[in-house]
Amino acid sequence: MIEQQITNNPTAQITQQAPTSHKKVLEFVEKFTSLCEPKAVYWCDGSDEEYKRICDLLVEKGTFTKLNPNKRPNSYLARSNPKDVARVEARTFICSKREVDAGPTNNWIDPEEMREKLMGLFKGCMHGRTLYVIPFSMGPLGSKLSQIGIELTDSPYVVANMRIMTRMGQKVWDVLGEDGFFIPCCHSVGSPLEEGAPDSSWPCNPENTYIVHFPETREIYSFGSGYGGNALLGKKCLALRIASKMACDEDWLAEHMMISGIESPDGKKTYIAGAFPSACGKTNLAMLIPPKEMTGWKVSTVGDDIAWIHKGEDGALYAINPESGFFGVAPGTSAKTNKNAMESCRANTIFTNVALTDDGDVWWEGMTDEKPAHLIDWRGNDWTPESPTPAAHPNARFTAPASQCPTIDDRWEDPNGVKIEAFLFGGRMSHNVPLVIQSFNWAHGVYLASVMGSEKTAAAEGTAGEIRRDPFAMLPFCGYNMGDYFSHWLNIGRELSQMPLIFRVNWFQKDEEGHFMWPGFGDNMRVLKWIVERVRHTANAVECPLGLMPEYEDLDWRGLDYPQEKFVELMTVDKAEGLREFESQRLFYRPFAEEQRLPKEFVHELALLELRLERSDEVWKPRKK
Ligand code: SAT
Ligand code: MN
Repeated sequence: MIEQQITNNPTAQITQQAPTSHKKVLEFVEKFTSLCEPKAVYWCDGSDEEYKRICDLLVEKGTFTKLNPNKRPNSYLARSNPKDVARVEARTFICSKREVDAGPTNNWIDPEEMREKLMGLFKGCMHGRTLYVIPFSMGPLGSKLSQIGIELTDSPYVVANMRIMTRMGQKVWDVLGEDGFFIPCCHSVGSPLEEGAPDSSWPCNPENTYIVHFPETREIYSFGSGYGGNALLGKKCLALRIASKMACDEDWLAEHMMISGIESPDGKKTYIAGAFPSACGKTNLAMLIPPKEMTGWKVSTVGDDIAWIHKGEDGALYAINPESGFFGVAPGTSAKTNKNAMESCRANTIFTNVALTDDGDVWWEGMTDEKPAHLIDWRGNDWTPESPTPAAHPNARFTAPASQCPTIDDRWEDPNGVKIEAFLFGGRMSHNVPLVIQSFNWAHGVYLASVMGSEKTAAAEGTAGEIRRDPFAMLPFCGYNMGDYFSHWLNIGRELSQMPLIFRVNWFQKDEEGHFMWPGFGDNMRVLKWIVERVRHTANAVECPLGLMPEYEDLDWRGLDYPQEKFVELMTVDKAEGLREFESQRLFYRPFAEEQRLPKEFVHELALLELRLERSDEVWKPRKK
């Protein structure tokens, strides 16, 4: 047992057991050991053997339930505290020196004030617990596009998840050397365990949660939550919030994007990257299975959530997936909606907050048409189909190795990345946003991405139909002023000699009865094919007031009986609605304009949009042949 191997002198363990002589690392670990006062320090080596011991420890603590090895080999179920089930945006802070550098879309607190607050919170917060030192690489080990982080945590659940989500362990020390750069990440569940007191199977401190970023000094502190992006600090905290700021300073891009390869029947492959807010099917798109009638077309998966994108010497953009696992939403995932995701979590997976079947496997809403007669729900209670509450929490997750995805791209770990030739931006809009439009040019594309958003659902966030703007799907993840982020995207475009094309897509339009008009899922391949053909200059497009779009004949309809009238409806642009949307975009830009951070290009794009709409028909439709 890991906890028994450790002696009772944490400070001595730091130097005696340290697998590195990197001075800053040792100082960092020493500083937090004396602040947090853990009973022991453990340096993770990332081995299989260590993973097994950590999982055994979690089973012993009651955090993990081992699943039936015949059904789900080497897999575990964790149930969290019901108060600790998702990221908490209201408790997420960007502590730049100046408030204006966090911008109007982030929570800001003065860094000095926050440091004092954190010192108070972390003081003695690991009593009775082990401090684990997790060295991890975001991106392939040793790639010049990768970054190294070191997470200190008192949660063995975090250690087990980081082992899947990142390249973790001994090899990171070799890459880091004596003085390599790393991003310090401090995490505590914020629940000290005093002598003799009973532990909880999911310790946390929901009343006192802080997810804190110091973008200028590249530091991350997280207190009080053990769940997902709050605790696995390599993901949203490092790979997006801190990395977005680094990318702005160093001339690259850190984006909330899936990456996939689209192969045509002639064997040619085109890589695309796509940003979608949550609940828009980003993972499904990354793992899409084309309709069988579209013979020879294939999709391969590079990443499902994050893309780090750099300029190559050839003036094109190259992307890596900094992660090595999927932290996917379980509910709604099935052999029908995403067979590849189901295959990815067939073994070696950690499930969190899903339901347990009587034969020791997992279940969640949407996994099968028929509900099992009896389950243990995510709270640990008996459940039957008559139960009024869901069996799995809506934000239940699987943590699965990306290498287990049947469609994983053969270059997914290429240290130089894959060349991105198109960007997709999508939201969830029931009306007035066409199935697909291509931007006129780079600046117009950046503008389209800046105003993207999803409709609010009545239950969750207030007035149904209202748009929650989520620029680039980065609203909760941009570690600096969003206005500066827009300018950064515009600047990157100026320096490229091979420009990716930019598209806005919307799979979610509804008819008068509220039914989805577009089948989505695998049929999105029809749109992807047109996009790839636009990249290769082999497909036609027509101009509408919003951008360029395909006509009916430009999409491949093999295997789908989709009437032309319905397609025309999907692509219609209503002038009055367009002008209303234009006004709403102007309002959305106002806070950036007030801070003098709204790019001049956007003022120009809005003016052009207004002009195009004013000169357009009342109802613009692609021509019907
Ligand atoms: O919990 S995560 O931040 O990793 C996933 C999400 O909420 O987007
Ligand atoms: Mn995400």
